[in-house]
Amino acid sequence: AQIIAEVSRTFNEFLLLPNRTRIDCSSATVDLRTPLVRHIDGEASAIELHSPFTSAIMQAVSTPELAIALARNGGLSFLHHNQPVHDQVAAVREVKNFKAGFVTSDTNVRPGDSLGALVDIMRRTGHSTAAVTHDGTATGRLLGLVTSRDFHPERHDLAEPVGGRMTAIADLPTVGPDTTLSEANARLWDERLDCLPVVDADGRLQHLVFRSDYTDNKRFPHQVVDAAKRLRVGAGINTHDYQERVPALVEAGADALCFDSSDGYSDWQAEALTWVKKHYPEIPVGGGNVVDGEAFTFLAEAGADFVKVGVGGGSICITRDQKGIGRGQASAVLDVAAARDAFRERTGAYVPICSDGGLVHDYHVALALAMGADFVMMGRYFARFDQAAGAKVPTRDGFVKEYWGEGSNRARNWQRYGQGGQGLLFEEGVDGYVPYAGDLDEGLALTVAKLRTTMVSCGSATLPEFRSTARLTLVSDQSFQESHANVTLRDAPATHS
Ligand code: MZP
Repeated sequence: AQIIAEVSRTFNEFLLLPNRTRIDCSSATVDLRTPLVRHIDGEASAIELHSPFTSAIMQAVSTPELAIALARNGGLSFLHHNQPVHDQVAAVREVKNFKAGFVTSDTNVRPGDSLGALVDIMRRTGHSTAAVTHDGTATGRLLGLVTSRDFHPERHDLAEPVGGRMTAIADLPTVGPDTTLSEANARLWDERLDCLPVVDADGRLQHLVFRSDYTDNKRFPHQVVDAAKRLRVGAGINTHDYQERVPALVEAGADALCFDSSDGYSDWQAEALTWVKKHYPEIPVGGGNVVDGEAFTFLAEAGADFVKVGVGGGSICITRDQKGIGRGQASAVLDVAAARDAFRERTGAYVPICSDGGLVHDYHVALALAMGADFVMMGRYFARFDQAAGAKVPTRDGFVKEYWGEGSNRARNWQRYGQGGQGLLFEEGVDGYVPYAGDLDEGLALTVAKLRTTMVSCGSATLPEFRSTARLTLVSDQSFQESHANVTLRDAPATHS
């Protein structure tokens, strides 16, 4: 056997050194855009994420509801494939049919209308936001907005702000029709708003612009909210039924596909990638998972549009215990990032990489991106939110959410964990709980804020700059101890763990 000289390292073994903080670089101006798919080096990727977060291809994680919430925050979900094709297609359609828009005459509500009626209207029309007008008509005076996030199970009417969160239009900051999207985007993020009213010179409301409306730097008049704008969504696929699943997902409008395998360095995956690229050249398709440069190059040459990195590091994963296979996630990302850069030098094609699994603290996201990942994929992180599939279970101290691995008996995902074509012979994942963390919008906003301020400390205004200028240091056991608080805590700070 060949022994690789380098030790297999995890994120906990590294810290970032601060670089010079620049006057022109603040957390409001940090640009988190990142390419999702293969493109010619120096040109734009056909799909760019506004924020480098994707949710795991897992039953416990990526529901249509979570996909909608994540897409509205600039990230992307991959809906799982461990379900019949027609069910996955229905999930894709649910996201694509979602309208984050201004409601029209027949969908408005008035104070005092029942919550049940409002929910019915939203379900029927596919809207996430309803306008509350004083008489329930489109021409009535606009009192406020109610989003689907505002529903509070104990309140049954809209006479009072629902759950205390109905937004009065008059309280929202407004922008004029000449505001650029990037200016408005910065305001939305800074002020943590869902939408901005656009008013004309006389202060008359023209329309509302939502976070999900940003596509480029055009001016608002080109970005009308009643337009057929649809959120992006990805879908997982496997090397068994792809010839049936891929056509159905493409037809349903999936924006990107990803082969989901615990070991992507395989002839099966190369063969399946070749088939998809031949029959559906327009749909981007990712490959993985891999942990070294050789495997990355194999998939990139087979046509993968992005490659996922990570074996055995997932929070629910016991592959290393069961099969002795895997690699510390930091070493894997560093090695694959070097291979991606070499592939770009050799071919002129940039194939993005995704650090998948094992991100336990918010700062691990920054480390993964600094080490070369173009975006990250997380399961445990998203499983904690309301929008994820797992049941919310009360405990003595609060709530937890169910979270189970795709290699667990509960998931029975034999397509991902092919064990010699004989189904799932032994478990490679566990079934457990994660701390409940509330609404995705609020949790993700906090993680994004930490990422932005870390990048500012490292003097980086963009992710490519962060990758190329970040300086990392290995930590000793002693310095790891020193990193933590050394007092008795009243309250543990939230770090996403
Ligand atoms: P984490 O974010 O929970 O640490 O890891 C999520 C990742 O673990 C998934 O995206 C997937 O690659 C991997 N995974 C999913 N199920 C299992 C398992 O049952 C697993 N072993 O390792």
